[in-house]
Amino acid sequence: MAKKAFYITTPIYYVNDVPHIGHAYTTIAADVLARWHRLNGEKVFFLTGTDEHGQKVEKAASEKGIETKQFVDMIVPRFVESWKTLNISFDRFIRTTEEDHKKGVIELIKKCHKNNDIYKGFYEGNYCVPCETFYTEKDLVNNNCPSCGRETKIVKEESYFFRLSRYEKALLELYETSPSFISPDHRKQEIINRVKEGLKDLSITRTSFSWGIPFPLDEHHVTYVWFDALTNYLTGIGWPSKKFASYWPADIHLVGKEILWFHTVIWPAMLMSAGVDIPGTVYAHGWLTINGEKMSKSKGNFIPPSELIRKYGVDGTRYGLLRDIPFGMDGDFNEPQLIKRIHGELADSLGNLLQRTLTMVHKYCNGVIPKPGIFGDDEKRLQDVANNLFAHLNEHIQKLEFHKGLETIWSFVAQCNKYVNDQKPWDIHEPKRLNTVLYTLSECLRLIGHAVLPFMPSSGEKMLAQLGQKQKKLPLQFETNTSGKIAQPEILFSKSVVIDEPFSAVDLRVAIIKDIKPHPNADKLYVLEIDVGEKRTLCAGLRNYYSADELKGKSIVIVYNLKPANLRGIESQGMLLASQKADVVKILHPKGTPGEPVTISGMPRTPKQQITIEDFKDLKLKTSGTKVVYKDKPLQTSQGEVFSELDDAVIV
Ligand code: ME8
Repeated sequence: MAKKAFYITTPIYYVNDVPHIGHAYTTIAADVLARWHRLNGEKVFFLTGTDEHGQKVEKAASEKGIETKQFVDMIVPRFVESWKTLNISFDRFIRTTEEDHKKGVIELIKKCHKNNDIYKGFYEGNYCVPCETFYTEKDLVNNNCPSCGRETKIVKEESYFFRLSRYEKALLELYETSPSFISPDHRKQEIINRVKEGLKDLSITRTSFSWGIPFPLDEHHVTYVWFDALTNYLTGIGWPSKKFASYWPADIHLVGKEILWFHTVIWPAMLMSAGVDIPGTVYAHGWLTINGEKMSKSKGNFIPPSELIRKYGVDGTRYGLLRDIPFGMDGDFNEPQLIKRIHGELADSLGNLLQRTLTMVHKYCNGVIPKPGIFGDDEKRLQDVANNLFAHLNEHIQKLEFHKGLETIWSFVAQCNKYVNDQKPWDIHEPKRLNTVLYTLSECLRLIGHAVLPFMPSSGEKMLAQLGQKQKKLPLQFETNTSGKIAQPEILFSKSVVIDEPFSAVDLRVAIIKDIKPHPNADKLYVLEIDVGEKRTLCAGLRNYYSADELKGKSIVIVYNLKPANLRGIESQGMLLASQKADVVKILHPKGTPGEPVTISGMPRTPKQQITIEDFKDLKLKTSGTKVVYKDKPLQTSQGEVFSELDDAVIV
């Protein structure tokens, strides 16, 4: 039988808000593993996606005043976009609102029911709404949720239960016979102890809200979001159809440590009940913290991936997130340290090594990798290291010690740099010797280019392209007959990593004025109810220039990520843009759907979470003819340029 594909998953993320670098952290790590296995010549299936049901998501939508399905449809693209930008090589992005997924969940429930593992009862417990989790009295910390620290409430409702208690023994046996099922090791004992204390049956339906998969045994209930979400690992590869067998059991579920219980207790019990094989490993990594606190959506202390990408590029971000913190442990996000690494290790160390080598091959060898002469001791030493590089890397990556993997590569880079400094090729007059040195460097760089591919795919690809080399699969060795014509050297990692383009940080969007009233406490202001893909309230100083009727129903451009401001008792969530010339003020006219971004062609769009009014003013947007321009470049939507009635006006 053909070898099963290496199947790797990330958690599916809740869509109650947009992604942050905590989500990126898991997803990048999974991508490194997926790419490593592909480099190794294996077939790989990499699944990620979104967890869209449950009270938390329903609540987030209702807070925004949007219908839940419309809300999730708006948030999901933010995850897909982030992962595409970060070069995440997922094979499938699953959404739990997909019909096939729903069918799969219903099928799984039926199987568990057939196995006599589901019954009806009452549930009473301490429920944490943001975490969608019931806790026992014992779990609570200072009477609050042990995960997010918020208050829990006592909830009692009719519920169907899954007979988790029945699987206590089988689970303990699983941990015993599959020692790497719970990884890393230091997390295992806690789970085992908790299971040994006894397992309670799990409430798997809710009646207090409706946003979920209807429970197949009783239409008044919806399926508990975790029973629904965990099943994605099966439905994402086509279960219950037979094709899932080419991937299942999963090799590794990568998760954050806070959801290890769900994945190593509830999930295997569900699978045992349904008669499905158990995955190989559940690996729980530590938390990225900010000043020691977990970064999370519910705490609002989060950094969106776009903010790092804007400053450090995609590969700088991928590198920075994995370079310092041991993956299994918590670690504080330390930006000064990150900058040091990006400058020192990427630009100075690797970038420079490549640059110097390529420049010398151009200068001394007409841009063609030379044939080597006789290798001396220095070369042999370097070759030894080169020939062990991938074995060492493999050891670290198998243990998910990404920081050690990167350390291994960069220690080799340092040895190559030392070799250049020791050999001083620019002083070598004997051509054969010069060829040997430059060949050695080119060949080491070819190996380094491959080694960085899983971590920084686009830099690895650029390195290999510049060296005139094709991407190969492992095993890779120091070869003595590599040939190739190299390209003009190009800077691989720039030190001025912060792209100094303030427009990228601003989030401009199309909105429609749905309703408009005079501000009760300010003569010049209107209060607008707008649709910007969600409902928002804005204050705008247009009363001297437009009647309410003239504005109602009009499309406008707003600054979407402006820090909300209280204007005489009403919170303005963003700012309407208008053009002003002397004492004439006119709104702008964008074509497009509500919520659609207003962009500039060729300029990256990496909005900050929030900007200030000063940030906006610094852009000095103005009009030129009928266009609205930033540095002479027109603002546009998917349907054309934004139109202005005033020429040579400023945007306010
Ligand atoms: O738990 N540091 O979704 P979620 C590191 N939908 N990783 C972090 C992190 C941080 N500060 N914050 C989040 C859910 N993560 C469920 C999962 S799976 C069947 C259902 C990452 O949106 C980490 O992987 O709360 C964590 O487990 C996951 O995001 C939680 O994402």
